[in-house]
Amino acid sequence: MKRTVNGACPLDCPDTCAWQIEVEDGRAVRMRGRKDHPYTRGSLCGKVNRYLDAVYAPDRLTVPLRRVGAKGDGRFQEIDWDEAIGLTAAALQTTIDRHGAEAILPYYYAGTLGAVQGWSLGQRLFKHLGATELDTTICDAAAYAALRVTTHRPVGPDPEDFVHARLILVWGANLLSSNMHQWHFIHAAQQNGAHVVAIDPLPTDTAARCDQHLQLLPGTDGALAMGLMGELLAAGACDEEWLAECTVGWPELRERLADWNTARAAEICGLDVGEVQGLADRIITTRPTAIRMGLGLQRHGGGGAAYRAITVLGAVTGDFRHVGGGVLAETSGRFDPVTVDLKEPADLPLPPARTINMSRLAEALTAEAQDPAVHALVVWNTNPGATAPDQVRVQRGLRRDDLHITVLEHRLTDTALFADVVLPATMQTEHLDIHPSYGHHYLTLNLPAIDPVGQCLPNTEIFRRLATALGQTHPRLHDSDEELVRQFLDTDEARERDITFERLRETGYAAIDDRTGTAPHAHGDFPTSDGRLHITVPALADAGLDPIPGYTPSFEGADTVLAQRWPLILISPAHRFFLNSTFADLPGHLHMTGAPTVFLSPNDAAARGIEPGDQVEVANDRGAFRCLAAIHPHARDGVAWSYKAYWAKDGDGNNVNATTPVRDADMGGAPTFHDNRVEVALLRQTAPAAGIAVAEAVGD
Ligand SMILES: Nc1nc2c(c(=O)[nH]1)N[C@H]1C(S)=C(S)[C@@H](COP(=O)(O)OP(=O)(O)OC[C@H]3O[C@@H](n4cnc5c(=O)[nH]c(N)nc54)[C@H](O)[C@@H]3O)O[C@H]1N2
Ligand SMILES: Nc1nc2c(c(=O)[nH]1)N[C@H]1C(S)=C(S)[C@@H](COP(=O)(O)OP(=O)(O)OC[C@H]3O[C@@H](n4cnc5c(=O)[nH]c(N)nc54)[C@H](O)[C@@H]3O)O[C@H]1N2
Ligand SMILES: [Mo]
Repeated sequence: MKRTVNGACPLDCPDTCAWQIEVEDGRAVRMRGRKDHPYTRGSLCGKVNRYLDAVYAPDRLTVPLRRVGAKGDGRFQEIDWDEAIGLTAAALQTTIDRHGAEAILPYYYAGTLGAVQGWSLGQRLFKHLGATELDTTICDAAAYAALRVTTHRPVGPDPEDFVHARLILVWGANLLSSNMHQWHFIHAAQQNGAHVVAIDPLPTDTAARCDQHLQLLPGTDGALAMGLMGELLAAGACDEEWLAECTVGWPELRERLADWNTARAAEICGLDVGEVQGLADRIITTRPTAIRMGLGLQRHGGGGAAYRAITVLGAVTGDFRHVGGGVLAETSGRFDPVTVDLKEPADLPLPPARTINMSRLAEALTAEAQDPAVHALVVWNTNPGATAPDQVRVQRGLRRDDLHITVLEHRLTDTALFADVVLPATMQTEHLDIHPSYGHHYLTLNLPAIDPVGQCLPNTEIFRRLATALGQTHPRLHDSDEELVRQFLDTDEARERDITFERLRETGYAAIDDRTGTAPHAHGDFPTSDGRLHITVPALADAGLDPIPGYTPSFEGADTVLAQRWPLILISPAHRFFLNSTFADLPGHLHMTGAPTVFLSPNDAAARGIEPGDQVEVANDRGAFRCLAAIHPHARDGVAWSYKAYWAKDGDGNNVNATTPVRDADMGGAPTFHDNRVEVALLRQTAPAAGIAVAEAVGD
């Protein structure tokens, strides 16, 4: 029997594609994008096209496991579900009895963006128990904190309206890799004559398709935004009328901008002043200008300040007046009024508890001073063994004998390797979920297409069973998946738009608003209390931050003393064919990515006697990893890169995160992955005939 089932790509990516799965005799045989979807328009990316390989992969976890060897040895024994749930419940109860509930750390992130499998019953259970709260900072916390004080939630122009822009700045985002469907709208504008500019320290494939590339020094974006605004002021090109109507705190910034111009910005950014002036002139004369800010630029010490400054640049020009003008980072703020946060239902008692910043996991698991120390760790939808900073310390923590670890997973990841109990979870083909998006304005329902593979269970069912084993009977801990979907849509806004479970079951997806083709902020209407965009924020002074937008230098990137020991700034961005560490164990994906590689400029390679294909070690005071070297003709001297989230256990036990710091950015407690100084040393030269496959830089 053959049928087609509507679903959603679950991955942590702005595009949240609507997909359809063809099922034949109970097996998913084909997957394709929905052609009628206005944003994703029928195409799936190179990695998700192969999602079914991951579903049916021979290394998929299909039975619960318990550890039999030493931690991290990778020796496990198959057990049944009752024993697996019993072991975890017993470890949690013992931890509560001996050390208190705060000695439990639930650790989760966005392995799925689904509201049901990602952000519901697990959080409810651990909050209800009084376990430590997790501050989920690992990805966009600096951006979020900056936008919280500026517009309260991430909003901005509709991403589809970028077609109307005449000048587009792609700022700190490699869209062709990490938000590929947005490129369609930018390319359409480009074909209509729009000028498209990439602002990125790396020669990405996206930058190669832009009309201009400002290859600035990492972590200097705040200075660039300030310099551009200084020129706007000098040219009398600030939209004083819009600023007066729709913002607060412009006069304070205007005064500061007298000190900023393109010459000052160019010097800080390591750019040619003519190039920066050229951009300033274009911004002064081109309406609408649209800015798409990525997250790469906020993984630096001054990332929050940079995000504020760039957002304010879009206000100073008055571009929010125009359809397709203004600044867009994420669309997630649009979903808040339409949907319900499932993590904290009003009728579930949630005792107060301490909070641990997930980006500081290395410290949380190893520091002496924790009170109480973490003695039980439950991990789902994330793989910190590969993706958290300061990996050497993370691994030391995961190896602790007095730490019980349960991991809910699809595969035996760098984290599951250290688990005491591994619980096999269903994939998107096998469970119900509903998906907002951080890159467009559609809600997507995912229907299960096939029965669970092996004995896999949905995260939600695992947490229901765990609650039962712990004697927790509150009904909000036992809601069914369908009840959770209905709770998610239980808002007046959703009802007004007839966005219901029944309708989504028919249509698959639904637009959450009708903003496409409008200028949503032509008269303010930001989600702030007064509807205005906040330029100067006096309350920031209480947190030791500058109330007026400005430039905050990075930590390691801008440290000239540190640069003498660790001369290269190492950026570790998203790879086109992985999604963080997801897929990074699959042969088909690894075939496309090649082995872990560090990319160097020709001068930096020559100075170290490094040729393409050589084996090298990338190191700093925190740790080291080994990989191949590649040379990119357009890499900037002093700036290297190596893609994030290759599996450490498939390499020499470490990946790029052996070098990245546990150090909070200026805002939001965010990590600073790209603010990382290293040295690269030659280990072994490739014999000319060895023919090692070197990963392609950022090719198509
Ligand atoms: N294919 C694929 N897609 C993904 C992901 C993936 O792993 N693979 N990851 C997903 C996730 S979790 C996220 S958060 C997003 C991330 O996607 P992006 O927002 O694109 O973030 P990054 O890949 O960290 O960096 C983007 C770009 O920022 C540049 N950059 C680094 N430092 C600076 C700087 O100081 N200034 C400027 N101007 N640019 C800088 C990098 O060189 C890179 O080209 O993508 C999502 N989509
Ligand atoms: N060096 C460096 N490190 C980085 C970054 C960087 O730029 N540079 N970027 C950071 C960013 S932006 C992010 S968002 C983080 C992301 O890092 P992680 O949150 O660790 O993301 P993934 O590596 O994709 O791991 C997600 C895991 O969830 C599992 N999973 C998916 N769906 C389900 C499910 O339904 N149930 C269960 N039980 N498991 C599921 C997948 O199998 C996968 O192993 O990495 C960060 N790490
Ligand atoms: Mo992320």
